[in-house]
Amino acid sequence: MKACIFDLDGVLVDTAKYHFVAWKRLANDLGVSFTEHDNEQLKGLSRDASLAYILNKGKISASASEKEVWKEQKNSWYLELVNAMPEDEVLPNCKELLHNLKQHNVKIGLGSASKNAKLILDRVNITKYFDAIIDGTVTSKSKPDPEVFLLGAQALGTHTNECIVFEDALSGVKAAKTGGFFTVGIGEPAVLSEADVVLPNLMTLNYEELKKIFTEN
Ligand code: B16
Ligand code: MG
Repeated sequence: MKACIFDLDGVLVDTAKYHFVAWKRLANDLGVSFTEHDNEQLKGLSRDASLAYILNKGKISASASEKEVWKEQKNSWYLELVNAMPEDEVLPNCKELLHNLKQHNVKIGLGSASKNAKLILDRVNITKYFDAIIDGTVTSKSKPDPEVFLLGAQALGTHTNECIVFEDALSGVKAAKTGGFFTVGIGEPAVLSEADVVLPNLMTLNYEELKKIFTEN
């Protein structure tokens, strides 16, 4: 176990609730209903793919410029919420785990679809732990394509089989498994059944515990 690559939204910070509020506001403005179930489908997807899901649900066809305006609008509502987010919204044991992995010379990467990833890492003051940041500004393919995690492993100088990926989204778990990574799902076992191990959150984890999980599974 030489490296760990973390998804951001839903693994390190609970920003999924802000994506939900902002997408729901946009969807409702467009006359489309938007439920928690819909939000679950959008987890890990890019902004483009998320808007496409909503337009498809509402059977709305739109021009490229209309789509740009709607994505901008959603993002500005989302950023209003993120900018008001207190630093302690980082999820429990996240900082402790990152610190502990660093002490054991485990390389740490971010593998997120978000174009806002750097801003969010800064907001909760965890940027300093990351040796590589691969986010929506550098990827060209959306999860479940493994690109984001493969670029992460490459940037960290590790092979995929020495690297653990942490993911809360089904699309992200699929991406990590397709890339050949040992995958820890964060969330519900019923939703993330393709992961090697599923935990409810990061709370029980430290370097020793992770090494045990990695070698025993
Ligand atoms: P943005 P992750 C993903 O982040 C979110 O799960 C997903 O809901 C969002 O649509 C996507 O980022 C794009 O985010 O609009 O901020 O660029 O889970 O891959 O860290
Ligand atoms: Mg996520």
